[in-house]
Amino acid sequence: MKDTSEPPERAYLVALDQPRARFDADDSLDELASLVEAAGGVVAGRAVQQRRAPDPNTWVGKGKAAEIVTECARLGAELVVADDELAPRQQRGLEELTGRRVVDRSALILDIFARHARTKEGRVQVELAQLEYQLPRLRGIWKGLSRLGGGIGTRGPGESLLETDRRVIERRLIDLRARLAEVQRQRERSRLSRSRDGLFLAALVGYTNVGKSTLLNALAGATVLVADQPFATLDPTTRRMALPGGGALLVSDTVGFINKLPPALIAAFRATLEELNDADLLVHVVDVGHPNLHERMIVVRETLASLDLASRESLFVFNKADTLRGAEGEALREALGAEFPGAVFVSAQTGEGVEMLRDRLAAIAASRWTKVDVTVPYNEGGLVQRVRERGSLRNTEYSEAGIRIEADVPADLAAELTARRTREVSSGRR
Ligand SMILES: Nc1nc2c(ncn2[C@@H]2O[C@H](COP(=O)(O)OP(=O)(O)O)[C@@H](O)[C@H]2O)c(=O)[nH]1
Ligand SMILES: [Mg+2]
Repeated sequence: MKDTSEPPERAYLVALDQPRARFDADDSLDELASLVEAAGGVVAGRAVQQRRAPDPNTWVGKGKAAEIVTECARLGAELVVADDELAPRQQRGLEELTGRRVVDRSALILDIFARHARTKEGRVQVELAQLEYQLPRLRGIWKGLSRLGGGIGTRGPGESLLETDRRVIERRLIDLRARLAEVQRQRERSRLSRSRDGLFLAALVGYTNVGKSTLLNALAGATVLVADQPFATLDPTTRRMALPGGGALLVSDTVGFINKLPPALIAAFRATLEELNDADLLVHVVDVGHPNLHERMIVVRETLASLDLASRESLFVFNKADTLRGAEGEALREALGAEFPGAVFVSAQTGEGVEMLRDRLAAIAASRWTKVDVTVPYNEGGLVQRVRERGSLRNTEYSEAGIRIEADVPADLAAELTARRTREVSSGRR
């Protein structure tokens, strides 16, 4: 969409209501409306067409297209937004029928990503996704023109211009892929140095706008951008969360998921999302107040599965518990508690339950740690500090034999502690 300095574009939203659709068409249009607003547009009106399948050439039927034209004229809408990713020829067909620019859900999501990309890696990924999305559409126009024009005079310049565009895009794609690979190599290095730290990593995942960034801020005192709009945060952020008994774990926040996430985007963001591969635990954050919470949970589960993360250990966190009010809210809380045993209810905004979530994360991390009870020489006193930083120190005892450390620590630190202990004394005690 256009720049915010220009008057906002007025959009007319259209969804198909197809059998076996995951979301109710109206709910999906609500979501599309929030996407249009996040892209700086204004919703002028909306329509749903019930269809068994989309028209291969025009997506909606001819009758519906005529109705869209009338409504757009009445409401002053210059733009039609389709709630699905359209095939290039469907987009072209619908543009011809309505005489208006047609934008599909994927282009809209890509547009929002483009607005929010901040880091070098984010920008490269978004541009890559946009070009991947545009390339077949460009080719589509080109084929269309040569079919329509076909003759002398029309084919030459049009074709060569588009051919040049296509070649420019292809060259740019190669360049972007190379740059992305370089940025990712750099990140791989910092990732390795972090994993050397051996800290437990919990990754917040979930649908967009459920409060992941707010929760990271609440858990780790971070200052990640929070906004009531989809895809405010794109770049992965990892923060250290101090634990009550000493020690710390890492919590990370990254891009959220949404229904019908464009395939080009998933492909381009695969590397960012692969950060999730490093996670010891996926914290699936759910907006408990959302009417489609179950459908959204399925979208998240399927997206995780497409990233080969379906079997990763996860913890359900029902956020925005402050919105659960009255008997109805209580009933929902109970039903969800029964459906997802072990789930934690929190409000990242009011802080309700955040302490409990922190304890739960600490307990899960500690269950992965190794129990140690070793006595180390006094000149290895720095180890106590390392245990405090990275694990959970249960007890220390200072005697002439050395410093006795009872703690739960990550495996590598356990190995180090065992290697440095004063063997004679510790074995003598047993
Ligand atoms: N009522 C309520 N709103 C919340 C809560 N947590 C986050 N929000 C709001 O939900 C919106 C999205 O939050 P954000 O953290 O950006 O979500 P993200 O897209 O998942 O990172 C913002 O307007 C937040 O203020 C909560 O516990 N209760
Ligand atoms: Mg966020």
